[in-house]
Amino acid sequence: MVAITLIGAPSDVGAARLGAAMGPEALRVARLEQALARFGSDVLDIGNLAGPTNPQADAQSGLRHLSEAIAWNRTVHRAVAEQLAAERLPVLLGGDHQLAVGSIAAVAQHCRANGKRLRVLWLDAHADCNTPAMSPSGNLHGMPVAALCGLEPKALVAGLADEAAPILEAAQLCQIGLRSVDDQEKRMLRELGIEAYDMRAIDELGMREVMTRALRGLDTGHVHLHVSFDVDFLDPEIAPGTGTAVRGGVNYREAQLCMEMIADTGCLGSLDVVEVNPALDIRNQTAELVVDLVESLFGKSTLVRPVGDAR
Ligand code: NNH
Ligand code: MN
Ligand code: MN
Ligand code: MN
Repeated sequence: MVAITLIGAPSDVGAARLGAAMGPEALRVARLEQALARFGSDVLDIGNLAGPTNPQADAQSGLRHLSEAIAWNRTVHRAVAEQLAAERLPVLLGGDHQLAVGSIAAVAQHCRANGKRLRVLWLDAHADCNTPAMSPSGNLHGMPVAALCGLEPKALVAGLADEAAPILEAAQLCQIGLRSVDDQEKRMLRELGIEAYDMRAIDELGMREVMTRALRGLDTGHVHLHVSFDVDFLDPEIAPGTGTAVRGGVNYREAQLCMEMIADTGCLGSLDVVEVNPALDIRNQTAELVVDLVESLFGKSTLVRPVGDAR
């Protein structure tokens, strides 16, 4: 059993709409800590990190709120690194998705220092690999993958990693659930060579095959699996509480299977839960669903195997 630490990061400076800053509280109201207590040797909620509020400014050189995002990512980086150093599994409660830069930068450093191979699963309706020159919105939550892979906005990773090498190699990353990818992002995904399973792949192959492919090779040696879970991965019918909902997303059983298959690897080492926006939700159902899914991610359905289970 692992020790788990919940880290609240109430930021919406990277998002198009206000409200994701209330995400950590919504997840607490949905009793995430209590749910995880069944799977962690101990679960500690260290509360919320402090960071800048949303100035609601216009984009400057293709970017909105860059200095605020830099401040958040430095704080997140420090907090995640601290928990990994204490051999605890950090669960970052966002907050918007630009926070994954700080979180994954810390995880990548930890893996390098400990001789572990890092694999990142990016569960999202969006590819988040816009550069400021490509972005239709200037919103930083559409750019963390570009920044992590060594592209602009480079200011977002300054001081978080050794500047020479990108934090992530494209080959370490796998995206699942895509269905709203900007035209130039499609080109970028291809150029970078990022392994991606869009909704059509899930339709055609089924979630089981997609996850089998996404998780292959994890049984060979010391792998740290980081899951960056943008809740807009889920279909808005079951998860309306998010800022950029896109119809045609992952349904309840597909999402469960995805989490269950990740749990089966035994490799989960860190997690981001981002883009829960209670201001757009109905009776906190999105946070409650996320808690349900995170339980599966930590092994709820695999604790006891039913008689006749042929897996
Ligand atoms: N691709 C769009 C943009 O860059 C939307 C990104 N929104 C997200 N990403 N929620 O996960 O502005
Ligand atoms: Mn470790
Ligand atoms: Mn995202
Ligand atoms: Mn998204």
